[in-house]
Amino acid sequence: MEQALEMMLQEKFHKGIKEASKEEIYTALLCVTKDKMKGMKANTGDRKLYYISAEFLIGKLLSNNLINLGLFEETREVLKKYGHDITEIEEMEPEPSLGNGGLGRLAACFLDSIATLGLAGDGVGLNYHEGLFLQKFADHKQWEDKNPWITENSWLTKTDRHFQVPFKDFTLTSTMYDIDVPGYESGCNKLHLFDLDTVDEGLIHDGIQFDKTDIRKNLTLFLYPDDSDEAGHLLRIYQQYFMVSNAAQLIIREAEERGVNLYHLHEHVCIQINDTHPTMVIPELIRILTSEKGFNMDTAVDVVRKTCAYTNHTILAEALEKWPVAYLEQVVPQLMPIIRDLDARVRRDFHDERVYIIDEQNRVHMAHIDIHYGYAVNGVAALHTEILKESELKPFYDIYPEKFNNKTNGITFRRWLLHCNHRLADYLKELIGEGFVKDASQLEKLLEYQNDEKVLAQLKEIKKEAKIELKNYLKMTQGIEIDENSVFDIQIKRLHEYKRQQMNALYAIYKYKEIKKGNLPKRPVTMIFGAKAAPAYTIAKDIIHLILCLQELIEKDPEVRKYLRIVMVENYNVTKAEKLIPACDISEQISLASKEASGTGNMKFMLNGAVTLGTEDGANVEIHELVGDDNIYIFGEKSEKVIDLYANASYCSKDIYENDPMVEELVDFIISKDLIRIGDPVNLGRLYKEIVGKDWFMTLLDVKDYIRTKEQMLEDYEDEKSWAKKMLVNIAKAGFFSSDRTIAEYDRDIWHLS
Ligand code: GLS
Repeated sequence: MEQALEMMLQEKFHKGIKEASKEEIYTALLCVTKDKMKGMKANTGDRKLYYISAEFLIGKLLSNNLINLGLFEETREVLKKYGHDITEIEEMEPEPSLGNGGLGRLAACFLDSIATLGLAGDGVGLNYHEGLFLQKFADHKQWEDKNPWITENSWLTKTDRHFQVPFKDFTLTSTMYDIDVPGYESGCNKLHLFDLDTVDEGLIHDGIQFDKTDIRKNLTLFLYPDDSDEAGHLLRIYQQYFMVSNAAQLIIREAEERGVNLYHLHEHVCIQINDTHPTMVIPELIRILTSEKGFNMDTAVDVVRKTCAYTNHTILAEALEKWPVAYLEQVVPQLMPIIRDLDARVRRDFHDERVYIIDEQNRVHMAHIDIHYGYAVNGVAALHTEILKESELKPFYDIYPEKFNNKTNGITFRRWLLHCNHRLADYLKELIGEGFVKDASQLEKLLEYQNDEKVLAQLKEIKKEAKIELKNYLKMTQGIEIDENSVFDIQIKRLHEYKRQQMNALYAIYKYKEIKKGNLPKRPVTMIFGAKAAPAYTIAKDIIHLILCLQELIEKDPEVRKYLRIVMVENYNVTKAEKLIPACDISEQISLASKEASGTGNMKFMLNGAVTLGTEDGANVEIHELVGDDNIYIFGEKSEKVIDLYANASYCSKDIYENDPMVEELVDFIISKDLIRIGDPVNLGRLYKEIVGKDWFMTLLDVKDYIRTKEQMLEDYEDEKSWAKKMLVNIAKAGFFSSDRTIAEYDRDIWHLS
C-alpha cells in the first residue's frame, strides 16, 4: 500500500505522503483502491442475480472497500507513519446519499453480502446527481439544500454501455456507470447506475427547486423529486421506466453475451424487484421479448414470471404505488397494452376485484403486477410477513400460498461493526477469535463470558470511549458539548409519524416537568435524535420543530440542563449513524406495532451493545425472542390489537387526552407559553391539533406505558454489572441479523445461484 499510495500521489499531485493534504491523500487512496478492485476476480456462476432498486444508500466507501480488500489495517499504519489519521482522511469523502432510509441501506448491505458470499449478483439503479437533500436547521426548522456527491474522482467508472430508452415523445440514450462491490475476502460484483449525459445541475435553484418538465435535463438529478403535483408524478414514472428499461436491456444483452437461449432466461437469470419502484421491469421485459425477440405473449409472460421475484417493504398505503393509467399513457404508452393484457389474464382467472391490476378508478396497482407475474413474494421480518399473509395481501396469499415467504432483514457486520466500532471488533476478535466476521453465529461464543466481570467491565469501557468520541464529534460539528457519563438515549431514523418521534418528545416534556418539580434523575440523560423529514411532509416537519424547540428550552434552562439534554443531529446520514450507533445505551424502536416492517437500525444498535426500548413490531419481535425478556424493554399495544383498532375505527385520541390528566398535561405543553416563546405557533398548534384530533399512529395509546418503561430502564442502568450483561447478550445474539444470513436464505429459497 505504501508504495502504491506514494506513486499515485506523485503521479497526481507531485507530492509525497508526508506533504500531501488530506484531500489529496483521500483522492490518491480512492484511485489506488479502485485499481486494486479492477484486478479482483469477478463472482461468476451459471445463474446471475440482478437486484433492481430505486435506492442504494451505499454511504462512504473508502474504509469499507479497504476492509473488504483486507487492506484497512495496513493503510491505517502507513498513514500513521506519515502523521495522518485515517479517520480524518475518511472525512474528505463526500457521502453518496442515494437512498432515503432503511430500504436503501438494506440494498447496500445486501450488495456487500452477495459479493462476500461469492454469488454472482449485481445491483441496478439510477445515478442520481444529488443525494437525498442536505438538512439544515435554522429558526428551529428544517431547511433543505442540494446534496451533490459526484466529484472529479469518484467511485463511479463510466462504461461504454448505452441503451436507447423509448418514451412517448422522445427516445433517450443512457450511459451506464459502475461502482465496484468487493466482497469481504471474496470476489467482486458491480453496482450499475444508469444516467443521461444531458442532465444539468444548473437547473437547480433556491435549494432543491428545479423545472420538473425538462426531462432531458432533470431525469437523474434527484432521488424522489417532490411529487406533490402532476409534473412530479410524471417525473417519477420517467425515472422508474428509465431505470427498468435499462435494466431489462442490460439483462437481455448480458444473457445473450453469455450464449443464453432467451427461452431459458429464467434458468440463468433472476431479478429481485426491491419494493414496487422497479415493477415496470415486468411489462418492459415482456415488451422486449415480444416485439424484438420473436416471443409470443404467453411464452414471454411465462418466462418473465419465472424470472422475477418481489420484496414488499411496508404495509403503509403510501408506498404501495398505484399509477393512474392516464399518467402511464403520457409517459410510456407502449407498456399499456401489455399491462392491460396482464390485467385481462388476472380477470379471466380470478373473479375478485381486490386482485385486479387496473382498478375501477383506472389506476395500475404495481404490487399486484409483481405478485401475479413474479414467482416469489417476501416480507422482511417474521411479523411483517404474517401481516402480509393474514391481512394486507390476504387475497393474494389465498391464491398463491406457495409464493409467500419471509426473509428477515440483516445488516453487514463489515460496516456496522468492523468499520464503525474498531475497538469493539478488536476486543471481540481477542476474546472469541476472528471467525464471527464471516460466520456471525459465532458471536454466541461471547455468552461464555456473561458472568466474567473483567469482560463486562471492558465492554462498558469500550462503550464509554465511543461516547467520548461522539461527544468530540458533536462538539466539532455542531458546537454542542454533552456529558459522556450521562445515559445516551438515541432515536435515529427517517422522520415519520408511525415511528413516533413525537412520543419520544412527549417523554422529554415529561422529564422536563419532573426535573422542574424537583424529581431529579440519578444520572443525567442525553436524548439524541437524528431524522430528515420529507420536504412535503408537513407534520413530520412540525415534529422536528417541536424537538428543536425543546432542545432550545432545555439548553437555556441551567436547572434542567444539568439533568436532561436534547440534541438533534443535523443532516442525519449513514456517516453520522456510524458515529452514533457505537455510543448508544438505549436504542429507541418505538413504532406503532404492525407499522415498521422490520427496521434495521434496531439490529445495528444491538450489535454495538445498546439495549432496545421497543414495541413488539418488525424485527423487534425477533430481537426479543433471541435475547429474552431480561435483555430488552418491551412496551405498548400488540399488533393484533392495533390492527383491530384500525379495522373498527375505534381509536380516539381525544378520549384519552380528555380523560387522562397526565397525558393532557404533556400534550398541552406543545402549545404552552414556554414553547410558543421559542417556536412558531403555527407549527406547534398544528401538531397539537393533529395529536389531539387524529393521532393516526396512536401515540397517546402507548405514551404512558412508554414513559413507565423508559423510567424503569434508566433505573436498571444504574446496576452496572447487570446492564453490562444485557449489552453482552445483545451483542452475542446479534449474529442472526447478519445480512450474510439473510442473503444465504434468499439464495436458498428464491435465487438458487449457488
Ligand atoms: C422500509 C421499512 O419501513 C423498514 O421497516 C424496513 O426495515 C426497510 C427495509 O426492509 O424498508 N420500507 C420502506 O419503504 N422504507 C423502509 O425503510
